[in-house]
Amino acid sequence: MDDTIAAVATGTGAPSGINIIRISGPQAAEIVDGIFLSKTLKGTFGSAEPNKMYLGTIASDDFYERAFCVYYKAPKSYTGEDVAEIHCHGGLAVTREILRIVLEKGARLAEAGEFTKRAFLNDKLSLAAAEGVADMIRAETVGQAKNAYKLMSGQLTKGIEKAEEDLFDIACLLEVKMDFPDEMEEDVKPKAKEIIDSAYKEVERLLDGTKKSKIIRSGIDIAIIGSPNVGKSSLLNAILQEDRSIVTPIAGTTRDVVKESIEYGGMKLNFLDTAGIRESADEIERVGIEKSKNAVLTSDVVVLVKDLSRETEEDFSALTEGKIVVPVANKKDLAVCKKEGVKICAATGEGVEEVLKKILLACGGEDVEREGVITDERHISALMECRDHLLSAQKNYDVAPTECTVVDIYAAAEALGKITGKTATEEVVDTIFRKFCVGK
Ligand SMILES: Nc1nc2c(ncn2[C@@H]2O[C@H](COP(=O)(O)OP(=O)(O)OP(=O)(O)O)[C@@H](O)[C@H]2O)c(=O)[nH]1
Ligand SMILES: [Mg+2]
Repeated sequence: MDDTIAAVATGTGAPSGINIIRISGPQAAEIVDGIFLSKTLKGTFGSAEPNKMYLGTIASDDFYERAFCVYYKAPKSYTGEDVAEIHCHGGLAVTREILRIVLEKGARLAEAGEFTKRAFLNDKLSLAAAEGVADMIRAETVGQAKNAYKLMSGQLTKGIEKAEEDLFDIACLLEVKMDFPDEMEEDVKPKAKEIIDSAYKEVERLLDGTKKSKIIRSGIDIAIIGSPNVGKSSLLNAILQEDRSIVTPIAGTTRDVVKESIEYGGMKLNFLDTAGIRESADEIERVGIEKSKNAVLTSDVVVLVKDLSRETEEDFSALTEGKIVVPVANKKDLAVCKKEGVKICAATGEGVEEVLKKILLACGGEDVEREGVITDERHISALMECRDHLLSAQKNYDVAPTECTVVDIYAAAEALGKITGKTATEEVVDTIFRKFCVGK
């Protein structure tokens, strides 16, 4: 990586307060030195105190801009190389012009993700951590951002890194000790068994967590169901604080499924308001009711709404069997009977927040947010591959020759290496960084 790259590191779509032009590579300081004048800077920009902002002027021909420049000296920079940043006003023309000048002075326009790719190649972060950086930038909910931080900071993968290292070390030791049967039986084989078992436990734990990864990735799908007229649409409108679904006193108002999302507690909650379920002679209503039943099937959580002003109501237990159900009793203001569930008044919004809290609690949304989960398909398939090799090692441990165990252990370590990046192919690495934005 002997060339120097540059790009706008901030959003380039619209004018903003400031923009940052990032330059990385051996010529970074020299390029800034040629265009930056600062009274506080004694000597060249390459002799500037690292990590310190210098106020000055970017000057080239008859173009001038007041800007801050900062120098991060290799290896203590994001990429591990010499890095310089120019913090200028966030206008589109000024930013474009400074980038043009920087490129004219010898830098090359960075490709998507190239700064982070260099950081990875310079061992500043693991491949999984780099993917965490991309997740952080793409995060649309606070829950996604929190999960991305856990990946980026290594919290989520520290068990993987340890297991990879332990497996690799013990495989090497087994190989070396094959010619010393006494030591092998007494010392090395029991140790190897321990390491295989503990790696298996960690991989299983992470894979178990991935069952909930959908909650982070695409949110919680919630079907609001119940008999006609109980207040399902009123509940959706109260949640959205908007007049979204049609509400009337006529039973059978909602026909099509109405889908709307909100963010609550850092999670995306995707609500489906459905047609009230009853026996109906009306063909259009019957189609709507079929859609309600389908919504139950595809949802993560069912909010079953009942009406406190009605003594009797249909039983939906067969339909909701095996589903996580949050019972809600609406029309608290007209209550004439007792019913199970969160008491609410959808017409005024009273108790609605309690319903949201119950949804999060019911599907473990808070645990997922606290502990973090592996969400990336690439990581999940590498974990599964590792689990298969560890299972094979465990199964054949006492019967197969040590050579076979060694092969399994190496294969398990290699599978984990696809996550940390130690054994990821160049093609995989390139594909991952291509998905980044330019400037990161
Ligand atoms: N008093 C009272 N009336 C309510 C409350 N919530 C809803 N309603 C009324 O109940 C009637 C039915 O409300 P909807 O929200 O349309 O009920 P729904 O369950 O969506 O009905 P369908 O779409 O026909 O299945 C409307 O007249 C609402 O104004 C409430 O908390 N208190
Ligand atoms: Mg409705």
